Amino acid sequence: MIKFLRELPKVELHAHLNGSLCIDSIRELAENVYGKQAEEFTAMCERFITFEKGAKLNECFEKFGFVHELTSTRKGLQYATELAVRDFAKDNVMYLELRTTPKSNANMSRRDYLETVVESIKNACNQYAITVKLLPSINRSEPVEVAEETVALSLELCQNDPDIVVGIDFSGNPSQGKFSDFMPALELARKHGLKLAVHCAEIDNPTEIREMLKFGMSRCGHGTFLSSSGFAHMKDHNIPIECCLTSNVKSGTVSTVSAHHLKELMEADVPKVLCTDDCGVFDTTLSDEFILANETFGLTKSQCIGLTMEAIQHSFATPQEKLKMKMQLYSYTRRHEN
Ligand code: 6MZ
Repeated sequence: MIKFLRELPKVELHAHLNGSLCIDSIRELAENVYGKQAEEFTAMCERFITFEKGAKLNECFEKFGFVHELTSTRKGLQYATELAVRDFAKDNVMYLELRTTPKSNANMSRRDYLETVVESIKNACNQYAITVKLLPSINRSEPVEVAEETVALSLELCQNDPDIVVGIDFSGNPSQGKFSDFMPALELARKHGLKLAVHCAEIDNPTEIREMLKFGMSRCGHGTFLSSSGFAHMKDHNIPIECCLTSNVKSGTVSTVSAHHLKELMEADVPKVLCTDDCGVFDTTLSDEFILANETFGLTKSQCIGLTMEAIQHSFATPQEKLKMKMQLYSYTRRHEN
């Protein structure tokens, strides 16, 4: 089963770029771009992936600063993007949607940031057997003006690279910022054809959850605190919930893997996809998440194939790309029928 899941051609729909670098890749980036010795990094890396029992979601957001420093130059960002794509490809991910928050600093504007990521995705796709899309992220703890700039840049980049820039992610610390303030920017993006992947119900905030469901989205990140009627809403509107088992448990929004809402979603046949969120920070891979689902909930091979099929359906890929993925999945499963 483990071999079957590791080699299964997979689809990753919820991955934050700066959270997706595994420790070895962080070391490689630090050494090759900044000339830092691996030893200097050992303690920092340990802290990066260590979560105390009972950790809180708020603490997670402090972890990203460590990688953000390494991706604060064009060269660092380019290298990091290529490494992240390489790592997903190594895990037999055939299709990846990466999200990242454009940042401006002395080295780069937000435009430079996004252009660098797009170029690096193109380079990486030439090297590895993987299709990659980009969802620029709106960080809800930043001002609305930044969100407006991100949407404007995304619409522009989407004109040049419609096969790469396909949507907008709404993320960041859910205890900061008000969703309703960002609705006009998100609406503009949607009106111009960008899909919306919204972190929704990652914490228990019934008013905001109601606002988000009413506003609508193409995919829902986490959905941890949705009620049964919230799940029914997702089913009625065919909105998949992006389930991130290890992330939710390590960040303390779900108590144990066996208590994860994936079980209820499976039983109620609500659309769902299995994702990593931040496979670097949470020290996991998409294969590990499938293995965990198999070990915890007894997911069979055919259920894992079914989940991958759902991920293909709910991806922001073109119909041709979806067909290609289905054929790849089909030919893999035919070879492993016995
Ligand atoms: C909400 C999250 C997140 O954008 O710098 N991010 N937002 N919930 C989560 N659950 C744990 N994990 C990551 O990647 C890191 C950024 O993604 C968002 C946060 O804004 C974080 O700073 P990028 O590539």
